[in-house]
Amino acid sequence: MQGTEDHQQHIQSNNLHLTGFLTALGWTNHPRRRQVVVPQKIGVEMEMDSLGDRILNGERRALARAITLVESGRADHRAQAVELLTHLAQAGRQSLRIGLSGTPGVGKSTFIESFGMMLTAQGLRVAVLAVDPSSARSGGSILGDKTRMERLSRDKNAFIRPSPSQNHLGGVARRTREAIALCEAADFDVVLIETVGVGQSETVVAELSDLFLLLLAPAGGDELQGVKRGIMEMADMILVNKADGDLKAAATRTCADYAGALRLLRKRPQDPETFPKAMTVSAVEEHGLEHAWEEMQALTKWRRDNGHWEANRAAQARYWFGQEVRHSLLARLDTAQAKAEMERLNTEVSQGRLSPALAAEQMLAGLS
Ligand SMILES: Nc1nc2c(ncn2[C@@H]2O[C@H](COP(=O)(O)OP(=O)(O)O)[C@@H](O)[C@H]2O)c(=O)[nH]1
Ligand SMILES: [Mg+2]
Repeated sequence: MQGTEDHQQHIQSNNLHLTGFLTALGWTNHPRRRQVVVPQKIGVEMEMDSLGDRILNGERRALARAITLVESGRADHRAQAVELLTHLAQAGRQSLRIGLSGTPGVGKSTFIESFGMMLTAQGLRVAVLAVDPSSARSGGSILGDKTRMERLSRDKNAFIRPSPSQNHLGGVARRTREAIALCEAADFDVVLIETVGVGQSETVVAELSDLFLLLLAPAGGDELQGVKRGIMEMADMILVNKADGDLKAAATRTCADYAGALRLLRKRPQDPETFPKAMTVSAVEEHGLEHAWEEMQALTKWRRDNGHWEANRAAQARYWFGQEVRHSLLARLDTAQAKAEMERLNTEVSQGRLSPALAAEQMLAGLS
């Protein structure tokens, strides 16, 4: 019951910090540590309940098990996962979800470790998840190089989870959304979601987070590193990393360039005057991290005070609802029965006995 002890200690030693943090972010009546009444049930349901209780107690082992459950492709596991998530949602806990993107080598892992260590030193509990489109192809993972987060992975107030290997980005992202919900139920204050910047994955991570950070490296020349406009438009903050040693001057220049580029973008309703903004950090020398955190908190507070936080989460819920519907519809096409029917209608269509539109209508009618 190591996790429970850790968590109790965390509560005792860090209550003040947490209260301050949550108040600063505008959380009022935060349902943290609310007693959750668990009805007695039998069999599998009881097992789920005890897993649920252990998660609510902040046990990292139970959290890891639950994430494995939501990542499973088995139908019975899916049913258990849905039940567990429904049960845990009643606790109503929220964390600050921070999405972080950037090309390989820019320093995401190093940043997450330094930033995560800074947060845990303040008494916060930090979870790290990954959405990794490359793992969808290769089975590899950006957090596979966990050695890079050696310090953070030893921290009892941190939880690190590599990217699940699924066969497509959408699948990874849907499960990551559920993993975030599990981390929140396990009372993590901040959930960091890392992704490699390769196009579509940023969009997905932005749909999973309250704040979206873009990590960039100092540019050698005068180019804006080919960051796509669409990605820039999603960023709440641009962090130019490696602002240390020989790279410091280049980082400062790059940061000024991006600050200028951000000012040219259309103003977004969810931003106060000074956002989105660019700043320099050094993940290795741990410079600028506190400042970046202050800015993140300021932005979060403003958004909460002005209704944008809730509106964003509501919009995300609608987005994922749509995704779930699309995914489920496609899954219905994937059964043996549906494939056989497709095959039959294909023959009809190719022999001109049915128009494609009529065949599609018949196919869909048969699905419901
Ligand atoms: N000089 C300097 N190097 C850094 C900094 N952050 C990361 N690096 C180095 O950049 C390389 C890639 O870092 P990593 O965190 O693995 O990048 P990722 O692929 O984005 O996760 C490593 O060799 C790091 O040591 C930094 O703040 N300053
Ligand atoms: Mg990395």
